[in-house]
Amino acid sequence: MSERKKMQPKASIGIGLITIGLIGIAIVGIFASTTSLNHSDRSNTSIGKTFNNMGKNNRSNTNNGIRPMGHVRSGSNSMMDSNNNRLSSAQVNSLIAQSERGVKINHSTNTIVYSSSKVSLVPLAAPAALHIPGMQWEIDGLINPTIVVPKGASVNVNLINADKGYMHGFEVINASPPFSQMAMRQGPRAFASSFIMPIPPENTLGQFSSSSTQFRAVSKGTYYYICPVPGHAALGMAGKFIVS
Ligand SMILES: [Cu+2]
Repeated sequence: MSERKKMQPKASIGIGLITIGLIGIAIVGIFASTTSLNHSDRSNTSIGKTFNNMGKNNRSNTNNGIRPMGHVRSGSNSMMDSNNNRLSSAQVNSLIAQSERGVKINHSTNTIVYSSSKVSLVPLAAPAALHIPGMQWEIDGLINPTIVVPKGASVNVNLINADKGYMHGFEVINASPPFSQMAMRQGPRAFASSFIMPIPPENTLGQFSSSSTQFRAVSKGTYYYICPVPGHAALGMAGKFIVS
């Protein structure tokens, strides 16, 4: 009996400590979930390397009547999501880092040169992450860079839609600027499978949609990579793709 009486205060201290512990965990949990909510609510996500006001003039719709199609209501987590991958900003950044290995990125000529026969390209479509109201590509921190790959290279493209409002796709075509509203009809597709269907913008959870394709750069020449969504190439989503 006396044993029991001794035990009771110890037990209640134990219960007290456990309770304090649980409250602590709960507080940490609430804090963590609040932070992550704040994070995803923030308009600034951390993919891409370009700055706020680059290309600010590009999304004006006074451009010869060019109107960008493919707008998705802001913040909608589209049903189209079921058809493609969603990546966190960390996953996107890791893909970019992998693709940059052994690649020459020349900021002064705005050119990216691949010498390997295995090319990995991670084009960011219209990075609105940093609030760029522009239609352009960002690749390895460059805006609409010229891409140079060796003839015969196997090119793997991981398209990331970094926009907050518009669908974007990817295509390498055999045509040159100026591009019209329907740029994707200005020339034939450059290579078999050098095309990715438009994918939805960033969702409210701060996740980016991605989709990929692989093609072989079988013939030398100068081509263009564009966004095939009507109006987007004309408004600036285009860059040179050279097979040397
Ligand atoms: Cu686009």
